[in-house]
Amino acid sequence: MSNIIKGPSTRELMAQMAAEADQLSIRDRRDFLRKGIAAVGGMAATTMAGGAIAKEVNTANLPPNEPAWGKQLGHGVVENPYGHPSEYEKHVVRRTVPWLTADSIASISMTPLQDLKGIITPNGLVFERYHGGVPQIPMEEHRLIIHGLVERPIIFTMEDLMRFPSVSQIKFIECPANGGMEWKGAQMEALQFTHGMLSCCEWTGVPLKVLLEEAGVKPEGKWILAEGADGSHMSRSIPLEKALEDTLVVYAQNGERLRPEQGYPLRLLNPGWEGNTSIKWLRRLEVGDKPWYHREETSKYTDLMPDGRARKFTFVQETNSVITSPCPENPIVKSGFLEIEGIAWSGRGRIKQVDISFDGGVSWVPANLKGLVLDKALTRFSLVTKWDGQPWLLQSRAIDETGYVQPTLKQLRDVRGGNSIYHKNSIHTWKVAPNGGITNVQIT
Ligand SMILES: Nc1nc2c(c(=O)[nH]1)N[C@H]1C(S)=C(S)[C@@H](COP(=O)(O)O)O[C@H]1N2
Ligand SMILES: [Mo]
Repeated sequence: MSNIIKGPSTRELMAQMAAEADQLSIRDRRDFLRKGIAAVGGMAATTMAGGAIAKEVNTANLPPNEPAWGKQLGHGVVENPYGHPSEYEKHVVRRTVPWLTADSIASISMTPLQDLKGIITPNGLVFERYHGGVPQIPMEEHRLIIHGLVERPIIFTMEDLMRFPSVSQIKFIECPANGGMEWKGAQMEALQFTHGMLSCCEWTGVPLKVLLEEAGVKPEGKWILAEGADGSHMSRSIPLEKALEDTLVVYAQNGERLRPEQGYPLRLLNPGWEGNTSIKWLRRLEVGDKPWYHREETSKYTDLMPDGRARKFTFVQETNSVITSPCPENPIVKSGFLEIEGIAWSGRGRIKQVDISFDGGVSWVPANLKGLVLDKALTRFSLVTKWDGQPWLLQSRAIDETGYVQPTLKQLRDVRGGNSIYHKNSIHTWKVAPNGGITNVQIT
């Protein structure tokens, strides 16, 4: 059998979860820690093969009794007019890895993929990456400037932008650093931390092509610098071909206006490309004849190759997939019937096929694609099987419509070496223990 590398333990995460739990009520805290322990590994004590997680319940609320909530009136809605999840879902939140960034306003908080269903990420759980905190921008004072190599420089108000015919598209956004903490070995004992720099929303806005037609790009115009209005003024160079193909300027996500964290009131969306090109709080688009790479572009996302040279642009987020159940946060709690579920995505187009391996990639069985299979969106897959305590090495492998096959870790390391941070899309392995506990391992 293949070689298994085990990363260092994640004590910091345990401490972080304990601190989060301190802010909850005693009862929530019990449930949270129980989940949290599973999330941080070493969860053997909390699950038993063949038996559900033991939760304390108030038997007075169980049949044949009438539960307490049926004997009284509930609360009204208008006291709290914007809806929130049930108080029993308090553990479903974004989380950060404390040691990952030096500061909390140039940081990243990750989506709890382990708790989500379907393909849409709820707005309050969309992972968030900022380099200078979240600005609060009044809609009326926000402007988008298009200038540079154009016939007619324009300044748009939000009202102007909303008069253009809108489009709505379901697309994923992934930070190229997703999985980056795992290049040298498995170390994150939670799906939220191995893959949570990933979200998928229905975005509404205007194709950038339409706005560029208003401004009239000059023949020499080949690149666009997109700049944010936040304190970091993050900017990226984007080739004009992409802008004319499918880039959107969006003001809504999942039906409501953008959240401040996602760039309210306006952001760029480059479907399938590195999240960092989807500039939030978008204030300026300058058309130029070459990339701003050696000029004022603020962020450089290069891939350091084994020979010491760096790859300058790697725009596309390549085909990837991961099993979301079971995973460290979702151990197997009963033997017998088991639905294995996960998500797959490709910056190149639609997912065509996902295979599952139980033996660390020696043999593969096809999974079913569930629900919508959309271009550059998360795609959910599933496989119904049985588990009777077998020590599986569970993997998923996605293939997209271009025929690209998600690489093994070895294939990826052979090309990229061990110096990389970005673009780690290799096949991921969860080790299933005989008690149903799941740990993060790497197979070489
Ligand atoms: N203005 C601005 N845009 C930005 C950033 C930023 O710090 N400032 N972060 C980028 C990075 S690195 C990523 S991965 C995506 C993340 O989008 P999200 O926070 O909506 O998930 O936003 C990008 N856009
Ligand atoms: Mo990012």
